[in-house]
Amino acid sequence: MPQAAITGTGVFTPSEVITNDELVAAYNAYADRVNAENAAAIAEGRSEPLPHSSTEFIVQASGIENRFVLDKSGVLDPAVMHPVLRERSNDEPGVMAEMAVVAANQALAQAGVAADEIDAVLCAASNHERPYPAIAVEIQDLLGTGGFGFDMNVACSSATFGIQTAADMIRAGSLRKALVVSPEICSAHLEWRDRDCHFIFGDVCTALVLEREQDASGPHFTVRSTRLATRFSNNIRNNNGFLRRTRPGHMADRRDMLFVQEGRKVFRQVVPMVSAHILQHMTDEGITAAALKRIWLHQANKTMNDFIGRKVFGRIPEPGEQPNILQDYANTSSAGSIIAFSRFSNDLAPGDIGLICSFGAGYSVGSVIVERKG
Ligand code: CO8
Repeated sequence: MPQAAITGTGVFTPSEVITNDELVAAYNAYADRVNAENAAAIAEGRSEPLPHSSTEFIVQASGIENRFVLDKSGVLDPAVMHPVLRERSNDEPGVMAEMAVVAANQALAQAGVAADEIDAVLCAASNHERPYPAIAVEIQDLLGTGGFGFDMNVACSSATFGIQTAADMIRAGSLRKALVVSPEICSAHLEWRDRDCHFIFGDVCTALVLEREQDASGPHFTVRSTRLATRFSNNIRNNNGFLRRTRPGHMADRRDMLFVQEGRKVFRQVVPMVSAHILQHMTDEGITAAALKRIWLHQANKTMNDFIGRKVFGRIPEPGEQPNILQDYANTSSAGSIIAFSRFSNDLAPGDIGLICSFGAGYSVGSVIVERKG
């Protein structure tokens, strides 16, 4: 059976950055505005004023300092509080496909693979801009890849689930080369008017080329083993969907039509689930903590990653053993661990073992054990 290898990575990063200070100033101006509108109700005790957000809280609670977004002007306008993206005609590339093409071309160049050699495009992301035609098929068309494409969604774990899917198809012989792209426009399904979560997410797109190891033309990472798991939870949820118009009040500005989470519960439940998942995966593959050179974790929260890193290594990881990018990118859903992998893997030596791990809504967790070759 052929082995699958990751031979190229790419990251599209939007040009617009929102700092915590900018974000907090916009949110606080929005809160002041709402409080002024509700002044009478607040004075009479019929309504609670919206409290201010703070940069200190954001950094201490999450480790996030900045986030990249496709549009900052709408997000930072207290009268708008969401990104404003131009409507495109059906004859233009969609925004997700456009981001994916940039990231995919980087990954293809690194792999030394031509677009027409690709047999499949998997668009693995936590939200897709339309139900059909699949974004992956549009990306296939824009790049000129062969074979087929399909969309898949396992929220923050989409990319690792995509890696296993592509690797399995390579191992089974149904394709030779695949692209796994994760365009994440989290800014469009985040509620920027909610101080509990307004700081959490950012936009990005990652891409990976996977191919048969024997076809790799340069240094690469062999996919030694993958493991996926899910367990149903309502603690991270978005109720928007195609049934919306079938229900009374469907067009109301309802909070549950965007990202909602019980952050504390997620933290408490997901950290042990992920730590146990990784440790069991390593044990089953005969990989000790001492043999593990690096872990590239999902990028949701620094403290969460510190906990998981300590469990996996059995000690506080050395600087560089567990690289974070969330301070610059915030949580980019499924793309986070892949950005970290893309940015912090080239220095590994042949034979070095690393582990990519994503986790999030579902709950879902995916781990990928890789070995540097060449
Ligand atoms: N500024 C000041 N104070 C604040 C703010 C703020 N912005 N926000 C909350 N507070 C206050 C709260 O009101 C609370 O006050 P009090 O104690 O008086 O009630 C206090 O600060 C503490 O609040 P929390 O308990 O909420 O704070 P935490 O320390 O738990 O930190 C976190 C909140 C950072 C959200 C943390 O719980 C966390 O990171 N949890 C894990 C979350 C996680 O990993 N989620 C995964 C989601 S990603 C995913 O699955 C993908 C989904 C698909 C993508 C969606 C794209 C939009």
